Amino acid sequence: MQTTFVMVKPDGVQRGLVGEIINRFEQKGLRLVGLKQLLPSHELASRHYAVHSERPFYEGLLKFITSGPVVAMAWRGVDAIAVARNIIGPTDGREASPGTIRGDYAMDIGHNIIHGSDAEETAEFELSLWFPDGLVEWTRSAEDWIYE
Ligand code: IDP
Ligand code: MG
Repeated sequence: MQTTFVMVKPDGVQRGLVGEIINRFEQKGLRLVGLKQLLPSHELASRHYAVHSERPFYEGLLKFITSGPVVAMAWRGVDAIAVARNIIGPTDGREASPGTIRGDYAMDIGHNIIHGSDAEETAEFELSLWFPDGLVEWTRSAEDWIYE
């Protein structure tokens, strides 16, 4: 089992896609173990995207992420990090395949609706950053049917 950090960005919230996005992860079979809406501070956003601090789009990215509320989520399942990235699709919405969230809803590389952790260490770092009080431990009874 892995746990991954997923965030609906301000454009996804403003466009009314929160329910649709949760639905996709839930129906796939992942288990929701953390969920909250918040207006990210500049400090939180800059720590989250610190890896991109030297990139030319960094300041614009921070401005975008702090421009309105986001919905932070933690999803758990077998290979959850890669499974979530596949549901999300590649960074550039115009290149993302239909069927992925970005492929279905995004037309830009910056305004691309959603974030998902890209590796185990990143997931661990991002989950501790956005959910410092921990996650919700529960068992989803449907997992007896989701996994063999
Ligand atoms: P990812 O979200 O698919 O992992 P990253 O390369 O980690 O993509 O970039 C983080 C975020 O920074 C992207 O989701 C996107 O919002 C933004 N971003 C990445 N590249 C560009 C760019 O060239 N112009 C503007 N924004 C960008
Ligand atoms: Mg990334």
